[in-house]
Amino acid sequence: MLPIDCSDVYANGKNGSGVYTIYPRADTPVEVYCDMGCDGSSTEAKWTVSTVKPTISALESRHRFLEKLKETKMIGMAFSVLSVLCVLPLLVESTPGAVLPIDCSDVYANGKKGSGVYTIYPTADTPVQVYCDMGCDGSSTEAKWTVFQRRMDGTVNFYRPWEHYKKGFGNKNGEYWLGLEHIYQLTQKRKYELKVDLQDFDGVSVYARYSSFSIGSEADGYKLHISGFTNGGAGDSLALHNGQKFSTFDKDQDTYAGGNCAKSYLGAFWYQACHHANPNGIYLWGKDGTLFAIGNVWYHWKAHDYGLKYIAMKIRPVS
Ligand SMILES: [Ca+2]
Repeated sequence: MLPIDCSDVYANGKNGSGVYTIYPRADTPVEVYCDMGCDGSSTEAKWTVSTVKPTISALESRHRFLEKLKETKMIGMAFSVLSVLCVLPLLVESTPGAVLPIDCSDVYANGKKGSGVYTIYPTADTPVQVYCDMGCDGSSTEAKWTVFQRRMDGTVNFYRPWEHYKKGFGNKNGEYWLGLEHIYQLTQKRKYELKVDLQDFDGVSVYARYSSFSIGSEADGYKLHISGFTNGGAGDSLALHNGQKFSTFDKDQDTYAGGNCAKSYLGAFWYQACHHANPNGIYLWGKDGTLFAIGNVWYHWKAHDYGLKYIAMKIRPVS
């Protein structure tokens, strides 16, 4: 359905902050900034911001509106002045030299500063849709993150074969895996840091941060390389996985000689023998002491029997 305001935009599945088209009247599209909050939940979302920078299309409709008003001779000189005041800032802020973005830091540099789904080009010839986490406060300090993994509501099945983990799957506005080949191409090009955001079902948020993140080529098993841990309350549950190859149920590259970690723990990851973190495990909806380590768990925060509400793994270039 045509969205009347940002609550309808949210209901249509667009839960990232950004500029959207709404229809306060059925025949008139209006560009507006929708504030969907920061945590992916609905509690702080659905706000329609009433004062936004006009976009080109909004400007065009404004021009048509102005022309109509002029025709009706409702206004004179004062309106012309107002018109100039509206157009001038846009001309100053336009960025004609925008280049193809490799990642979300380029998207941000091109002037797109709201969180949402954008197209990036990890290789020059391949457009890839991705969720860019631009933070909450409009500043650059928490922006520019390229999200390559996200769990938030259990709507996507993550128990998938190698080809899916290689190429990517899921819903970029919700739960998805970007794809090992895309992650490899990105970390080939630039030096990246990694941040893992975690949230439990009580609304408590923590994170783990690594100042260096890269993965090897497919020939190298997409081997994980991380270092420079900073504790944001989550603890270091990736240390065990550093230097490990990626494994799926149909491609066992773990160090567990007695079996296949992906099959044992119903996920896909840089398993050792087997894991302290299982972000691609079953969406468990919280604690279940009768199940061991099959959930989307982060051992050093919630042990092996708590499936988290929210997990996102995201990278950005180190300046
Ligand atoms: Ca094995």
